Amino acid sequence: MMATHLPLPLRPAWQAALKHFEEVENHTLGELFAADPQRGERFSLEWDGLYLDYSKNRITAETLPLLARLAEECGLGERIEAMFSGQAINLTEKRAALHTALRLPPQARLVVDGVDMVPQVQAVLERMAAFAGRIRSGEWLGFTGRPVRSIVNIGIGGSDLGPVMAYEALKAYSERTLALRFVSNVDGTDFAEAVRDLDPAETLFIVSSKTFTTQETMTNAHTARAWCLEALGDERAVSRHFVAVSTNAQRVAQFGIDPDNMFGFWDWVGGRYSLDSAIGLSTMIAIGGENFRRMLAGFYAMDQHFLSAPFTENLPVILGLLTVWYTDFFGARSQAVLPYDQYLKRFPAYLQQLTMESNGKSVTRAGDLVTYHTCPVFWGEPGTNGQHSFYQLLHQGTQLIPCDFICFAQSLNPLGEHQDLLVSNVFAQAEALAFGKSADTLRSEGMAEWLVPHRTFHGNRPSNVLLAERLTPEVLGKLVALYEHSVFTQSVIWDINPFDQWGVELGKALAQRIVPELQSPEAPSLAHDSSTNALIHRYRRLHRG
Ligand code: G6Q
Repeated sequence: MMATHLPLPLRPAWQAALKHFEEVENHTLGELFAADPQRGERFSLEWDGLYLDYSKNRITAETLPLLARLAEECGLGERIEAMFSGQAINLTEKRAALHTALRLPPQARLVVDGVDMVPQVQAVLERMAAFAGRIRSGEWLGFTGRPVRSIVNIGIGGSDLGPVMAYEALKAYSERTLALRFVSNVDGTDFAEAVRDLDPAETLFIVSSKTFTTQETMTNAHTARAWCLEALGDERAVSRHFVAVSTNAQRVAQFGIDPDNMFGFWDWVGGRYSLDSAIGLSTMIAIGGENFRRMLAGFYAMDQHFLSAPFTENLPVILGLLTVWYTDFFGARSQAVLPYDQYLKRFPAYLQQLTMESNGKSVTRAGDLVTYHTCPVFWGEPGTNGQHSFYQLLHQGTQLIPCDFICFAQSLNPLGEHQDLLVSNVFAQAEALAFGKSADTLRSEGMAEWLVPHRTFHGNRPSNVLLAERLTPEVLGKLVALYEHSVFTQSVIWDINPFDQWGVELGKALAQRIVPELQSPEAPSLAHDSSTNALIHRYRRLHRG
């Protein structure tokens, strides 16, 4: 049998990695650093202004080459090529995953099935930029003749998390006279709080939905329509206050949005990979077309790096392989992403979808149950806040949780010594996690014996540090593409399809069945399990008061 067709645990490189792991797990980071005074420089990589220090990982000089061999055996090179060339690699949905086409420069060409994708992509970007320009300049007028001052993006999942993350991340570059809001939850509170201080005559809604059928988004869009029309009193107002971002022109027209006010994209753009498409319209209105292009250029640069760098010098491949290393060999079940930049406060939430909706799978591409672990839980909060809450567990808990620290040398809001204090915490946390503080050291400092176990830090806890000069649109693009391709790398090793999300369907379908049971005036006859039946009965009683 060819190695490329073997189940993952039977691959020679996997077996070799397993054997290697049995040696490595006995070494502490302290020992590894002591044995190699150059380790910090040796296990780090600088590429286009991004510096990755991965020296505080539980690896030796042999680890990455071994894991890179595994990536080769799993066909990572061919799979990258298949993704970038537009092959239908999303097997269960029978389509390409061609988000990388969204950031190709205008002069590039990408012919898929005889059609060059680039002119289509560029045409939408140009329409978006023209529209964003009209909003930003005040040229676009609401129904009563007043310029738009507030923009509300209505969307959920991939049609929300990317835009809101990027808007927050690039707020320093945004037009501050415009208020941006994001409504996603079907909980009416989300809409009510988002619009409570807004004037309908100056508000533009962007209804962002690939399918234009998503329950939450359609419910919020209809509520927004009613809110707007109640104040403006004329159906014609819809065309001045609503635009749509979708692939479903028919549904958009049915909703009453002028097709001229629709920005399209393509079925080969997956929701969680759609920030660079028209789904990013709200972000573009906030930061302007030029900054949006700068962000795309960052994505593109990382795409090129992923395509061309050898695996052992390839940032996304290294991060992806390290995630596999900890998940499958060390048994890590979660990974923390800790941005030390307040502007990246939504980055962990964004990454949660990117990583877990992509790789939270338990069957291979061929449909066989996997016999190894796939995606860990990703989670995180901006530093330094997390230090005063969950870092206790990172340092002294019973689980191994690899951490990615992200930080910048320059603040976009330089204030006194804030940045030095912020970044000192990153370096200190990574140092403390890796090297800890031994019982002997505590004793030598005169620590009372009964306190020693409580105050001991065993260390040996791995982390990466990603450092860039400052948070710019280009850097944000690079960071997001870094994780996108890391996720792809993991999926190739685990032999799973990272581009579908069937796991979100069952709950949606069951909810559709429960809605009428909550709403019917007569007590419905229920055929759920006894727990669900009882909850429905209780809700009905309490809801009616
Ligand atoms: C992302 C998922 C999902 C999707 C939302 C919104 O990859 O497909 O999060 O983005 O369910 O879907 P619509 O854009 O179709 O409303």
